[in-house]
Amino acid sequence: MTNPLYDQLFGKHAGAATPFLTLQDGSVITHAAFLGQTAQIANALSAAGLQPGDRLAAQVEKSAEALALYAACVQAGIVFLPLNTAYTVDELTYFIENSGAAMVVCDAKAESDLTPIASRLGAQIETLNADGSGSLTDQAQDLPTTFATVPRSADDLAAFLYTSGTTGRSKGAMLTQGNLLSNAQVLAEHWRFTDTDVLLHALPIFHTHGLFVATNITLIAGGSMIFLPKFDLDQVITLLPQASSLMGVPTFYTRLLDDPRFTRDLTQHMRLFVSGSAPLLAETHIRFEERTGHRILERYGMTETNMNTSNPYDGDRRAGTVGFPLPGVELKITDPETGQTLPQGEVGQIEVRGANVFKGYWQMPEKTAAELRADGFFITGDLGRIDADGYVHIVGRNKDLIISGGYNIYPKEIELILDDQPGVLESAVIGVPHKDFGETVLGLIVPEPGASPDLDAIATATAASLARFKHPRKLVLVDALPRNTMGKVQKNVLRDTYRDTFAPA
Ligand code: MLC
Ligand code: AMP
Repeated sequence: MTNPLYDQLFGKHAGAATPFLTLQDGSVITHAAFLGQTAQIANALSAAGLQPGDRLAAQVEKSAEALALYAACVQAGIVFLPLNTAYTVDELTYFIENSGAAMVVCDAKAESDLTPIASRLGAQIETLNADGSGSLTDQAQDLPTTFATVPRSADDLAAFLYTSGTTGRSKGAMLTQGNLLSNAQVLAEHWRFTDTDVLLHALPIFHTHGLFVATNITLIAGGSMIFLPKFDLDQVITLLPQASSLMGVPTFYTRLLDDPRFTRDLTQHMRLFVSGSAPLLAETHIRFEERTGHRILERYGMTETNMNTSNPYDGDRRAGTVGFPLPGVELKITDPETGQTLPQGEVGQIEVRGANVFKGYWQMPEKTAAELRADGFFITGDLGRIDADGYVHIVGRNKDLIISGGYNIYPKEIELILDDQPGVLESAVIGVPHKDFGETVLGLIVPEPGASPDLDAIATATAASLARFKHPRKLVLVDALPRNTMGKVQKNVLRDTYRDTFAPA
């Protein structure tokens, strides 16, 4: 028996002295050195008693060691659960408890806050800091640089990624080895990645885009990455000449276009720019081509499904579309009420099926059944249509979701907190256009009769429990919320009313 994900992404590079990661200080880590450290960490996890199938929750800064922790989990058959570094202790507590994590790996700065929570929930705790130091790497450093890879099948779990829900409760999307591997294979081929590619990696590695799309594709093709801790405009512009490809959320591209140093000369040598995770405005696509001569390749995916569609590598990359279903992915547009497939050209909900689609939500059979049909089609919650040439257009969302700079924010989670504040009768949280982040969060608050809620105190209370990127950029007092005849808050009316709150920025 084998471990398909480990074998295809990592194991096949064993002994290769070719570069895998170039860090911001210019140092280079070869595939062989990376795999040696991976094995050491896998040995440390095993020595700590972790078993195949156990969950490991990691809230760590982006580093080569953090990536080796992911690889070590794959090699040891441990389910990797990466967490946004912006999450607060309240948010983390839920993830650790819900996943039943056997180990929490965090930055030393968070250790004192998380230790009591981990011990209450029966999880071990280890540290891993941005510079690669910490108790985990201390334990690993004297251990063997080889590890007996744990056999796995394509159906075994490789990762949990938590995604918020419309009820405000996050759900652990269970991704199998086969989900990740099939998508990496398809995308590497579709986007023509080879061992000569150098990907400028500036995305976080706790989400699908940075961890699975960017990293897995590079690994499967045997290429290398310039591995930046985060998107830093100056660093990206400085390092672009050494890269062949860049993957980013639309904010990357609007920030680059706002900088006069980002020129045709700077990008002449580039092979590929990919955008996804949020809508790329057609205007950005056009400005990008005018400036650089390159057409950004836009694709569409999500946590539960990995990548579903892509514009063509050869052929027309059309602005405002997300291209065609990827090989092996079936996509249909259905009536949200009946689930029936709609005639070509009509707008409906997007459903997808394929080896890329996840196994379900961890310990939430009802939520799984509500979104993943028995025949394997997943109801994405996105609204779209397929045009006469077969290109998929995303025209909206059938789910109450805000996407800010590529991060998903579920209004319900914020509304539950706002509603609890003194003097607040009810609230509505909406996404409004924002020049840098695409959308940003606006909170509307209806006071209790005669009350005058303290907006600063409310903002402070929100900050205590929610990650920074979820905080409303502005809170507004209103007399009442618009409702339809069924009593449902009409968020589309609110979005229209407040659409110019932050524009033009
Ligand atoms: C940071 N902040 C954000 C934010 N990112 N606020 C809202 N939305 C965001 N996305 C906060 C910071 O905490 C800071 O708070 C302030 O906003 C300004 O920070 P900044 O320095 O300008 O932000 P920066 O660190 O540069 O980050 C912006 C960014 C980053 C766009 C580079 O958010 C990013 O890398 N986004 C990528 C997200 C991603 O990978 N998504 C993929 C999901 S997978 P303060 O306190 O200073 O005001 C997926 C599936 C698929 O969706 O299809 O791919
Ligand atoms: P996440 O749950 O973080 O994986 O986010 C997935 C959601 O991001 C999808 O359901 C879409 O709403 C959105 N998304 C991803 N890629 C695109 C894209 N290219 N255009 C528009 N929306 C996108």
